[in-house]
Amino acid sequence: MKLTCAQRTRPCSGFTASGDLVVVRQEGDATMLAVVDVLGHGPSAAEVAQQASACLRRVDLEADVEAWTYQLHEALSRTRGAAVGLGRSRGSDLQLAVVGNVAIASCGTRVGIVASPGIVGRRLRKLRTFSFSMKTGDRLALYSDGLRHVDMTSTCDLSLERACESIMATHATAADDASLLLTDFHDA
Ligand SMILES: [Mn+2]
Repeated sequence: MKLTCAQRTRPCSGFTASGDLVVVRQEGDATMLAVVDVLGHGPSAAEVAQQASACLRRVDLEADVEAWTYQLHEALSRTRGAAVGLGRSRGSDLQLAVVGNVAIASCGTRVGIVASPGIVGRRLRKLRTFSFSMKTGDRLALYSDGLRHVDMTSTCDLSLERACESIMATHATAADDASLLLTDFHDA
């Protein structure tokens, strides 16, 4: 399966730095899809987001979302912590785990998950992971709680970039950092 991504991150009103972060890594047939929402906002949250980015960029893409989450938990252990949504795509398999207020929506295959309670870096007990078999034409959204009441149905027929733009314009609140990662799944 081939993946195409579009992403937007926009800082909370009044700030230029964001505590929200999107990471996409692709190597061979494995892809990491990540949205990190560091607690709070502004420059101090942005600094923690950089630590999260550094961690996610060095973890082994051959590992799974559980391993990635625990490595991030360790890397952020001296910080305020973050809500995190992590996905790993390989072939048609998509594995997902969310800790805290990162949400997921989809067009096509229904991707419903239950977020694990906790804050990555602070407290994390049992992590729940979920697996899905994705099909050509599916679209997945991972987004922080700076976006509210996201409804994908009106944007499923738009191009990936236009959908990303439209969802941000319609659903991002000024009161928090906002980040959105949209992924389209196609035949390889
Ligand atoms: Mn937030």
